[in-house]
Amino acid sequence: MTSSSAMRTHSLSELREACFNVSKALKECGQAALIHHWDADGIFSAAIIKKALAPEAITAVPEIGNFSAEAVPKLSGINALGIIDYGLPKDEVSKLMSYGSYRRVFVIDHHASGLKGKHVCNPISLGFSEVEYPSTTWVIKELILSPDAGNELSVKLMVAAGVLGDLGLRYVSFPQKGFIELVAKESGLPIASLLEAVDLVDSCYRLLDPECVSEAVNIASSGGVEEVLRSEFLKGKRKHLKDVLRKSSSGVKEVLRRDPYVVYELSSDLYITSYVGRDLATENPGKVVVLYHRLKPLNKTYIYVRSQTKRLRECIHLFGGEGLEVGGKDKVFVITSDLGKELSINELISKLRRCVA
Ligand SMILES: [Mn+2]
Repeated sequence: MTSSSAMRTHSLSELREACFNVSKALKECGQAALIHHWDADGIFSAAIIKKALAPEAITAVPEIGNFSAEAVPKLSGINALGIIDYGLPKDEVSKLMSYGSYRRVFVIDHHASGLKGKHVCNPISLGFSEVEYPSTTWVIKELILSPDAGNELSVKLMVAAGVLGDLGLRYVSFPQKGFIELVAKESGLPIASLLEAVDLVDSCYRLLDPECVSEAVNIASSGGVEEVLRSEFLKGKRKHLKDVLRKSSSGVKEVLRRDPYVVYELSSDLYITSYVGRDLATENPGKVVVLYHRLKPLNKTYIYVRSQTKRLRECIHLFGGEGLEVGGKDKVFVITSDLGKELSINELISKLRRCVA
């Protein structure tokens, strides 16, 4: 893991100030809309904010699989728009602001979006490391919540679930491991149950089901991780997902191996790109795993790149600078294109050679 201080470009006080501005905006604006990522970290982040800071806020999900201003639902009568864990690229956020009617747009995130500003609470954009801030729930705990709110067990459980959502079993080598174990012990819920809660809420986006994502936020904000684990609604969704996965012809095929790159193709009409990609990276330690997923229901191609050992952050700048839609973190990023307009494997690898560290 890379040391954080080596790449830090801004001070902790600058970070704290931006996050303080965001928490102030959240408390003061009354009716805010929270647009959040559709995955477990995004769901639990929105739920924590609703529960602990802004109970009147409404939540909404961008069009699943799409990271752009157009994917954000148009909402009227909203004072403030919060963008939570969504990894929206800088230019898209400016576009969103220019749409106009929001008095305030604020961001809480931990994706390398390049966006900075008075109301952008994103440690990664300011050069802090993913090791310190591996999830948006962790950003909220460390930088948004009051110590009192952050100490409530139900909030801590959701913080832990967000970290586990983004890290999976990699959590054991992160400094948040101790916190997660302590919360598990304190609540009497084993870590396996926290991982199950993640799996339940993640079923929603894998099924491309936005209503399910919104319902998951409602369940979590009202009854926390325990209520997620009890939810027959979410268990039904997960069962449906497993049934479809079993029946569908979804398959992973290795198409190229050119050290350190291993390229796979996934054929599935479910949004399981990261689910499959993360497993492939675990199976290939020391490599850079590339997964092409042409997802016909969304008319998009996702090129998912993950490595356990190599640093990929430079690639986000490189691909972004070439006008490609790209988002990610230190060890993972995704390039999104319209179906059929994606980079070829050779084009991709020649670019990766310039940015993989
Ligand atoms: Mn996240």
